[in-house]
Amino acid sequence: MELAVSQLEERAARAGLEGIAAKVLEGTRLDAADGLALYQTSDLPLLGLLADHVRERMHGETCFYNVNIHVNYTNWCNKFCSFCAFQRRPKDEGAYCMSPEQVHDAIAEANPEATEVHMVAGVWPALEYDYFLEILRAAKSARPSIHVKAFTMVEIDQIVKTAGKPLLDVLADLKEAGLDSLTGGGAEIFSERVRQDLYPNKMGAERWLELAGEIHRAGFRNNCTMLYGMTETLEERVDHLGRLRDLQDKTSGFQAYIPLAFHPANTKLDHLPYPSPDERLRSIAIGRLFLDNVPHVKAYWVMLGISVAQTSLAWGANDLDGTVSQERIYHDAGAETPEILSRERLLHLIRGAGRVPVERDTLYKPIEA
Ligand code: V47
Repeated sequence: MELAVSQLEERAARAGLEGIAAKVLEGTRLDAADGLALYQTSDLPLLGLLADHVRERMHGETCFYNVNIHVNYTNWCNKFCSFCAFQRRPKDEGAYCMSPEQVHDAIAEANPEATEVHMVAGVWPALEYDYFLEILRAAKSARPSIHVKAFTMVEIDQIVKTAGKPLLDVLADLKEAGLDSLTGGGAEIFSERVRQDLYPNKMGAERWLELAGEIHRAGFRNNCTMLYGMTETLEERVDHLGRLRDLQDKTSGFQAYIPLAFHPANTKLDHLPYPSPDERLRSIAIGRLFLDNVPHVKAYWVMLGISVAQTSLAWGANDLDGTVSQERIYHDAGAETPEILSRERLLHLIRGAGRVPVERDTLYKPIEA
């Protein structure tokens, strides 16, 4: 349906979004002031309408989904981020580190229809370089055709230090062992102020962006994320999105943007609220509108909640991730979502949102039924 431009602009002006509706309809890039206005507007339905318009222009009625499994191979971590409920020291109760055999078995026993394994974990410098090569080989030997999407930039940074070799050599080794692409985690909020306060042991924005850029230039794809709902300001959220967009202009290596709503339970920040449904939808919509150069916006139901994830398909998201299973990071932080969704449930959710489901592989190639 064509949007009536003058009506929309009138409404946008009332909502404090002068000029933004026109830019969106023309396909003109939004600037930081526009991003902030989108975070501040009280006309949420208008925001959703604009984001859905862009989604439809880019993807029509298609909504992608994938059949995947998660393997969080260790919760040993030396970063001690305040937002994390997953991390343990090796001697803590509940600490674990999967052997390559256990990684193999977890994948061999998982859904035979899965096309992707998503492997991320904590960072523990005593884990040897060979361990990372072995878990990749184990994944591939369990299921040779599976796409191994593994490691955040934070894990890669540690693996490179452990290897004592240049990044490009490490990436070549990891690729040979089975690495197909990388994940989007570990970026958190790029604000140096928030980092110093809540995750001072983790790499800063410059290093995350530098590594992501190098990985793209080496031919790998990954995703990009923003962890929101801690103590960041709206300006800091817009700045984060701007930095992702700047890198994407240079490399085109991000496939999808995934806003990650902060889950406070069992963390040092458990006094903070879990972002409300409207804040979660707003984050999806602003991602779609601001990141004009990132092809896909992913609704990760584990953190959005299932009903908000389904609703977000009309707020700019065009991808519902995934069947998942065995996820620990959010579930340790109190996520009340199930451990797994069946393909049938994903199809039902997508069709219920009025979209046409298309199964994809990790690189967004449709999978023929
Ligand atoms: O880096 C950790 C975040 C990320 C909490 O690339 C938390 O396709 C909220 O990156 N509350 C890991 N968030 C997950 C991730 C991801 C998820 C789905 C798909 C993809 C992809 C990547 O989760 C971490 C951190 O930013 N996180 N703890 C928490 N309590």
